[in-house]
Amino acid sequence: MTLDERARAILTGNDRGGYTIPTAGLYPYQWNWDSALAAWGFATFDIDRAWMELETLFSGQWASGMVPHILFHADDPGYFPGPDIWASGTTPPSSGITQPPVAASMARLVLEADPEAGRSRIAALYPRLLAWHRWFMAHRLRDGAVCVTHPWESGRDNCPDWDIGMAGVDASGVAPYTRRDTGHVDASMRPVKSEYDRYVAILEWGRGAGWDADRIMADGPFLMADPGTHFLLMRANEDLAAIARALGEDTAEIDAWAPILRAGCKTIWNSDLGAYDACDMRSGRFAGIVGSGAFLAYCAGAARPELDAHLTRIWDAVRYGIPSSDPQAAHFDARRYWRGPSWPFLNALIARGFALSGRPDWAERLRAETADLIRQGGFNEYFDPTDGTPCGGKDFTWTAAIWLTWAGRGAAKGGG
Ligand code: 2M8
Repeated sequence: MTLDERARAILTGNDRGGYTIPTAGLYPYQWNWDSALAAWGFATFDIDRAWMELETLFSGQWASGMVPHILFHADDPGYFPGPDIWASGTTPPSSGITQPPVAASMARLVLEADPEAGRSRIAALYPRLLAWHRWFMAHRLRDGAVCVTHPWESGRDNCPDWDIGMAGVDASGVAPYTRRDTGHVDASMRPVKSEYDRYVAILEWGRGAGWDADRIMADGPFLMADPGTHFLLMRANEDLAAIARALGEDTAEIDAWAPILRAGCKTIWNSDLGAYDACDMRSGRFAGIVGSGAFLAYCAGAARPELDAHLTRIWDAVRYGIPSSDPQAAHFDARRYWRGPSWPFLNALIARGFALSGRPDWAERLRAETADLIRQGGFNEYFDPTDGTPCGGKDFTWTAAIWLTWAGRGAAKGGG
């Protein structure tokens, strides 16, 4: 089998009928940004299935406009915390938090893959995408910066960026629970118990608040401005505006968001560090971490020379970019999930930023390194950036998707 064939087999193998799971066992439900990436992958060989993936994701949209980070279409005891713990009271059952808004960006790419086939599908999806972005602007902004109310909302769950906010979370009253993740992959690659206790404590608080987004923002145990989600929303707003123009819709509302978020970049600029940095909005303190979320600034036209300097320093310190945290910092852990590893799908998003901001050389370097990781190690969830060891779950949907759309499509060509 060629790598293209294997990638397609992973997408179809993870298909549960209208939605794809990230990987069997470890993640048995529909995850938000995983699905958006899956749609982009499907668009390379089955455009109808690509649209269906996004449509199924938005079938779980809340009346508020929020799109949950997990949709529990069918119960599976192999994952914790499941639908009974979240208790969303919605159909389908879901989590009560969101994830980075990449769906509009992926919908734009799916549309461009076949504009004719996509015309009616995007017309139906557009109001839902708009409602989700409107929800972000109304319920997740502080001082113009996009915030996360749970580390899981960032998608970069246990990255060191959140340590400062997590330190203030009291997990002493957490109900007893059993983790399921460490039954699927080695515990040394996963978040530690003290982090999980806090994940559950923040969840329990939100559930107790009836998942009221504004109450959680005002009083919840965790609130941090996240450079990653901030820049992805800026990017996605531009992609949503492009979709709107293609549909002949008025873009005034979306255009008005751009200066707000551009001004918000100041909130997440740590001038001592010379980098975009997560900020604990409860204490007003920066995390002091140059994480991979900062490098999504290139997607948003928010790059700065100091950031270029950090990028090249960090990238040159590993064999395979882009590490999820700074390899020269004490917290770096090459194989523990988001505390160091390179993630192919995030590389695809970062490289799109490089290409859009006039750095095709960086985009090609990152593509080639990502392609090498997959050729050598397979379609894993993530990789050790120092030696390329494949880590986490196997046969991963978004790794397969970005092979088909990006990593396997470059100068070196990657069909085989
Ligand atoms: C990881 O997160 C989930 C919780 O949402 C988990 O560890 O249980 C993250 O890598 C997240 O970004 C991703 O969407 C999810 C599924 O791949 O797994």
